[in-house]
Amino acid sequence: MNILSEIQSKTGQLALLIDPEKTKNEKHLSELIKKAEFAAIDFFFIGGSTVTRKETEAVVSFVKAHSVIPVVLFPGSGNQLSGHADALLFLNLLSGRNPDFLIGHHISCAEEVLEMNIEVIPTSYLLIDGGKMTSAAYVSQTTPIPRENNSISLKTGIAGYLMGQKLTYFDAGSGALYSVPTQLIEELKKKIETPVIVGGGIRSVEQIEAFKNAGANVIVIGNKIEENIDFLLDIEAYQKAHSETINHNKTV
Ligand code: 1GP
Repeated sequence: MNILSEIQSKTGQLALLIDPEKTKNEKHLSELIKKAEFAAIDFFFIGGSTVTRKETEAVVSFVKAHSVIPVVLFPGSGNQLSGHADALLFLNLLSGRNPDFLIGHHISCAEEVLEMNIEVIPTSYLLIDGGKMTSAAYVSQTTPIPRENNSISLKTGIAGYLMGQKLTYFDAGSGALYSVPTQLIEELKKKIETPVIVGGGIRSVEQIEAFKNAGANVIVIGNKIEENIDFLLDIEAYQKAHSETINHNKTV
């Protein structure tokens, strides 16, 4: 399966973010996988700000052994790798000016990634201010783009596209108070054809629906499910209602 094509194929797909550092134990992970499958989650994203290689490898291997949902690495640093994953978001933190996150980590893992033979997806990664300091901003020592300034975010996304990035990830950061403005996604999608991922502070099915309508290809949810695993049941109900509406519309 080509993950980039899957991401590109439709809007409103869902990714469950698993931070290996916060994963309690295998029992918890098994429950998470079971409920994610029930909720028809499209992707697992695995990564975090300060995760070790060992933690990454353990969680990726476990998930791959117990689920058919594709696993995408969403690394906070160059050591969060596993050859068992389906794809790697090769993140370029274009909202920041820290060379480590623009090229440094990339060089340190370049040969290893090449040998891994997994799908590598060059990704414009833009941190947008979400109303509070987040781990991603702190660990990367970068300043997020002001939330109200869509113009900077838009131009940064376009620049990434022109530099050859295959997708754009707008992230308000894990646990953000405010998610990324939906308008930003609408505006970028009018200008460039590459897919958009959005995450950070998404805590309700209403937000999921709004991002889907704005044209986001993948909507990432981490914190909300960490706090309440049964949010996956709400997602399942939302997905079911949505597919019933589509089927109903097809028959009338
Ligand atoms: C953060 O996009 C992710 O990098 C998810 O954020 O944990 O707030 O859902 P949340």
